[in-house]
Amino acid sequence: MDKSVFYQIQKKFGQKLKQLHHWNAILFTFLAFTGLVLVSSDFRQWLPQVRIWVKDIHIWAGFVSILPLILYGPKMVRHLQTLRKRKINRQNLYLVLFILLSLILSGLVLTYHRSFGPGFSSFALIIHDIMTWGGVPYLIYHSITRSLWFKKLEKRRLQKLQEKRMVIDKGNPILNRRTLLRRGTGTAIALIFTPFIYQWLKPYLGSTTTTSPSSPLPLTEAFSPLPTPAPRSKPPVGGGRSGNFRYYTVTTMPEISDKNFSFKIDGLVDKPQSWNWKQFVDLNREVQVSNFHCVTGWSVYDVTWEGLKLKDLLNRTGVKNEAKYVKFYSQDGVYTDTLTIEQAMGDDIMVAMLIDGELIECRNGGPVRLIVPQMYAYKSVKWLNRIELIENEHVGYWEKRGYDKNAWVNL
Ligand SMILES: Nc1nc2c(c(=O)[nH]1)N[C@H]1C(S)=C(S)[C@@H](COP(=O)(O)O)O[C@H]1N2
Ligand SMILES: [Mo]
Repeated sequence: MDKSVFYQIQKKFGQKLKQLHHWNAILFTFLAFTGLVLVSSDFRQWLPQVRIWVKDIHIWAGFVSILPLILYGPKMVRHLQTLRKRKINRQNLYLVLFILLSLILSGLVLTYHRSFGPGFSSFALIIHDIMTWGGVPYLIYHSITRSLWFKKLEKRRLQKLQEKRMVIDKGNPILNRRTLLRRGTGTAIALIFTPFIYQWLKPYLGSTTTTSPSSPLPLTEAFSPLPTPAPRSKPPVGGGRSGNFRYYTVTTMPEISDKNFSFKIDGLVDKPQSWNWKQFVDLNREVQVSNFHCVTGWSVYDVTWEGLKLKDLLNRTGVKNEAKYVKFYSQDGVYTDTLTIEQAMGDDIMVAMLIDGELIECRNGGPVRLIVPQMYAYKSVKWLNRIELIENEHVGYWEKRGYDKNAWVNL
């Protein structure tokens, strides 16, 4: 074959590859940005509504990002051939592809988490997290050091160096400006990502001793008298929970103590009731072990809760015939959700006060929160302080903003 034709083809191939690269880089920058917004708890508080849109956009961009990979697929064999003699480049390519595929596959499982179930979802979420915190910085590094802009920078540095007529030999460490520039870029990216990685790793590192800034008073000082845990609660019957909560709130966390605590049941009931802290602590509690599933993919297993069965509370208060729904209020003044009367009579729905034998922390929704184990946890209202029986349907906080009204987990 005429050599010039061969080079022509090579050049075209190179250009196509470069275009794919650019598209992919733009898409992944966008995905990384929307992804960071999604995990940011500040954003959850600040613009909850926008969070849902960002989630949808993130999912769509994720689907679109499969396209360049599909287009690249057939070209890959040739790309690998051109890298035949460059082992490091080839390994780099495998690594980049591995990161991209893991992100896409785990993303797909998370998108269709309802069909996959909570086990697969939590696994996919861990993969998605690891690949985000470890993989994305690498992808960014890869894109930057391969960009035209970076190459120009390298060239200019090299030129300056030559103008200075420095002796260039292999032993001269200054010579390796290119390596230096690359390492510098790598370090900068690592530095930027370290706090995020640390944030993410913190719950896994298991240091639960850090006091959260949101609960200024230790629970033992904020609440008196303290509830005495049942024997099955402390030590917890099943040995305690496994997995970690991610603490969510759409407001700033309410500051609750025995002074401002109250709990009431009203609306379409026979005997509306209201309790202060001491009266509420004196009610007879029960213990149950159940799992906790968030719709974003994480789960906590075998949590030992101690509290009042909702069913018993409702039966005690007496539900009027017109009542069709049970509405739950949070002391944060914003969050609400509902169950139908039939759902609310479920045996494992609990107004919980203790978790694994301890008073529920503020950030975890304490001192009193709802638990609906068989539904996604957006039903499990934190800082629960009021239950109202109503006739007409009320749409809950997240359901109003796009979450599914059907919150049943496919177990
Ligand atoms: N008051 C209130 N309750 C809430 C929420 C919230 O933001 N505010 N988030 C819900 C969601 S989506 C989940 S997954 C769980 C999280 O509970 P945790 O923060 O204790 O892990 O609380 C639910 N109840
Ligand atoms: Mo959730």
